[in-house]
Amino acid sequence: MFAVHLVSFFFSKLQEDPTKKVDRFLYSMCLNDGQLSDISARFQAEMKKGLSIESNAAAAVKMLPAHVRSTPDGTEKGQFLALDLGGSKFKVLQVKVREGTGIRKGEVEMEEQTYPVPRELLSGRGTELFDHVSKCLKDFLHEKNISLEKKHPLAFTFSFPCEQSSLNKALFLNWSKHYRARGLQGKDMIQALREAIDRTGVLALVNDTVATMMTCGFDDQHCEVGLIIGTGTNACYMEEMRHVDLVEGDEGRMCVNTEWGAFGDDGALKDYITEFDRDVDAASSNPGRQIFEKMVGGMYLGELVRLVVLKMAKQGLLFDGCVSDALRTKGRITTANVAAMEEYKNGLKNTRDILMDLDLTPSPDDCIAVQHVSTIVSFRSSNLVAAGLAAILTRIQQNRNLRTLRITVGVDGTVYKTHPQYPKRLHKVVRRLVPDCHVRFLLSDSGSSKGAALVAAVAQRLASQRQKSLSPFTLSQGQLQLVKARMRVGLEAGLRSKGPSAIKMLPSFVYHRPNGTERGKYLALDLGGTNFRALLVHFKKGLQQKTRLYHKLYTIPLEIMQGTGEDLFDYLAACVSDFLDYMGVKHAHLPTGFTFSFPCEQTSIATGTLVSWTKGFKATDCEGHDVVNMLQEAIKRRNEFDLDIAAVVNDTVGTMMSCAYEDPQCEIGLIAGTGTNVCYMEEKKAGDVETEKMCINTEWGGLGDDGSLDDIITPYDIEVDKQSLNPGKQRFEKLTSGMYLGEVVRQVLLDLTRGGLLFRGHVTETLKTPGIFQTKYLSQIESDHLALLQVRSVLQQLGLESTCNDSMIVKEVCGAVSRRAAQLCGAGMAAVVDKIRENRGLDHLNITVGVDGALYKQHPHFAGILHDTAKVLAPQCNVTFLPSEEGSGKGAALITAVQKREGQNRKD
Ligand code: 0WK
Ligand code: 0WK
Ligand code: BGC
Ligand code: BGC
Repeated sequence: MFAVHLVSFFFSKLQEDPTKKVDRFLYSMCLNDGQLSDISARFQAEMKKGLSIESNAAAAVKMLPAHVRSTPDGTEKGQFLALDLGGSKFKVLQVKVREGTGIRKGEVEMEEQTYPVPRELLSGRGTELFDHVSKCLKDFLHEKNISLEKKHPLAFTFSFPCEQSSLNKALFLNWSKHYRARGLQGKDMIQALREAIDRTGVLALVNDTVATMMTCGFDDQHCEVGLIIGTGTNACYMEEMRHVDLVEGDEGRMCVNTEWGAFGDDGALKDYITEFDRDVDAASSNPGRQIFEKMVGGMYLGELVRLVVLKMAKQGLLFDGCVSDALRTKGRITTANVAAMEEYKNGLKNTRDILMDLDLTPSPDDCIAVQHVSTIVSFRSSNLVAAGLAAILTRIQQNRNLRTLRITVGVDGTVYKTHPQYPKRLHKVVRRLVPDCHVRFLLSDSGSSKGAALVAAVAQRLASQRQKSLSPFTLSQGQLQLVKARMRVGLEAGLRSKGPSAIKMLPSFVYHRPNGTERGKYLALDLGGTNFRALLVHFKKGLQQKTRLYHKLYTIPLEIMQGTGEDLFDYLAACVSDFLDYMGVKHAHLPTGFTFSFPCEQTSIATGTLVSWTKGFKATDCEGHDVVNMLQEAIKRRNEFDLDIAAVVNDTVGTMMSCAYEDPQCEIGLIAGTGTNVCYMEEKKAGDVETEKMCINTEWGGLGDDGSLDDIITPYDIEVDKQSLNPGKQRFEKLTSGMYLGEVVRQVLLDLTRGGLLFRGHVTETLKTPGIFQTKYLSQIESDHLALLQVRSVLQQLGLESTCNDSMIVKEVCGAVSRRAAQLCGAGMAAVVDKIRENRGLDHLNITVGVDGALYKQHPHFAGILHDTAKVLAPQCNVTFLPSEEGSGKGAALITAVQKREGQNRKD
């Protein structure tokens, strides 16, 4: 008897451990650390390819910027609805995030409901899938008694690759896992959802890895990696902005959704792909794609085990070569089965039950062998994830130049959660592959929607603060109509009133526009908003309107602008003297036209009493005085030449004349520069001057001085007015012109910075400096082809260190302020052209506006918005805008020439 036992013992010893044959059969799936390090290195290379703008398009691993720039900082708060679509379960949730105080994190309350996604919708039309999502959302609101009417901000976890240009713009790239709905590729998923749920409040779309990182980041600030090992697999992490080529800016960090499921789609893993992987891929609905995911993800592990067991059975290595139909059937071994087979205690029993369920009669060794197949397949999965994770951790460590890295990985997914051995195996291999990284794995206990809500909370805070500051600048059609009506009332009142009125409507004593017969040489002096120009204009015979024009520009120092009147005019006289010398016409006694860009009351063409300074001028002893006289006095004081100033005109009038020389239909002059103003040809009954038409300098900059614009004036405008040289005056000008737009922007930036929304809440001396933000910067910052980086360099020039987010906000503020300015000028112009049309009893008016001013000429969008607004508000007028080439100086010379011609005619 003893001998028999001895033989059977040796026989059994001789009989091979069933796992050995599996090891041999699946040696290609057993990856050693060397191979894992190699895979990790390959993945690092793929990450670089995906991040770089040169190679991203061809890269398999897309490295998609998630537009999440920080992990939770405890300031998040609010109530959100959340949708979690793409994992094994579709969930609708309500998430309440309460703000934490001090270091204590706030708490988050969640209510959730899981809803089935009918199989036919997974491969039906995309719109039907979103209609289903919408229906479930409505059911949820109903069930939880949440009002359907109230606008609930919504966070959307969408677990598929999307190319995002912001948190709320996500172009869908491709399906994976068990989703195949048609007609959504390349579409904006936020838009698709909004259309389905007919709601706008969709604040943010995030990938489930990103949401998982944020969820875990709420409890552990070291959490900067999100990992999903579920139906599919994927990882995200906080990358340095300087490496994220697809997004502007190199300051700070941004979360990148690696979409590592596609690792190997370009053949990078070909020497690790086994025949079983190829079979799984071939039988999948997206062959050639998501290669890494098909080696790792829960949707495929069971299938891999089935195919291995099937082949071993066919080769007689299992079940004595018996093969059941069930074993031949795709999907009959699930990943849950794989997990069950590997359970500590009941693993073998479960294996037996599962094989029995497949109509097989497994021997104990068969069970051990099949269990071992599951082990090898799921072990390879965790090993591959470890290799991928090691690549990410190494990259973060190198990015931050750290010898050791302490970091937390937020994890979710059924495989990681339900497979008994998976987490331990993964942690162990990761720590072996990256020994200098102290990695904590944090299981996301409440799914990804908490994280999605946190992202939405940040987006909401950013948006609401921004909205709070910017919405006052957004004028509705109705408001613009009102401004047009008030401008009209102001124009009429100014014409009627003898006394002071907000819109002064100053007669210019210019009756005729040029008719091309003007001849001779003229001197023109042009005191504008920022410069003084002296021009020599020569209207010659021969080809129509052959004009020679020479000019010299003189900047006016601030101390002259705001010094004494005598100094100012002495300075002008000195410039004239210099110009006359420069042109060699000192003693030519040329008839002179003087463009004076400030409100002057005129009693004739050659006199003009300054009513009040505007823009940056405040020279003393000038208001109430005749500006022609003051200039003549100054010239007399020089006692070296004299001038025959035949006309003094406003720059709007000069501009109108200069453009009328090109286009006889030009009867309006518009300046949108340092200041703003308009003139136009008014009918005879204007005031008591007997003639057919006279040009009226409206001085529309004063609209609102009587409070008629108080309902659109914002606190920022009030601050700018308070700090201006003429508080309470020129209210319309302070909303629309170059002298002030920069200041309005600065006030908004100050407010946003104080609100912690900008420049990290750091209010620098620079930002507090009036006039630091010149309007030319608006034009630069708003130019379409100026990348955010260049916006940053403009801000840098101003001594404002900014992040990319800051640049975006600054660009948005500039846009809102200049847009309002252009719209208001458009509304004002609509009032003027409609008045002229009605003056003439016309149903339709064709008219040209001569325009000048740096804001109109140099700002990238101002002119276009002004045109569009005027068009919409004065539909019966076809208005052509003609930018003036030579400025109003030429216009002043023309007026002087017309003056001379008319004087001649009157004599004849
Ligand atoms: C739970 C998360 C969800 C994610 C899922 C992944 O809330 O966003 O998609 O985990 O795991 P799966 O359900 O695919 O196993
Ligand atoms: C150029 C004209 C001048 C006018 C100026 C306004 O020649 O008369 O004052 O445009 O533009 P700004 O220089 O204020 O931008
Ligand atoms: C998707 C990822 C997602 C992952 C985990 C993959 O199939 O492409 O976007 O994060 O599954 O759910
Ligand atoms: C002045 C106007 C001038 C306008 C444009 C305003 O400040 O009051 O007279 O036309 O600026 O330069």
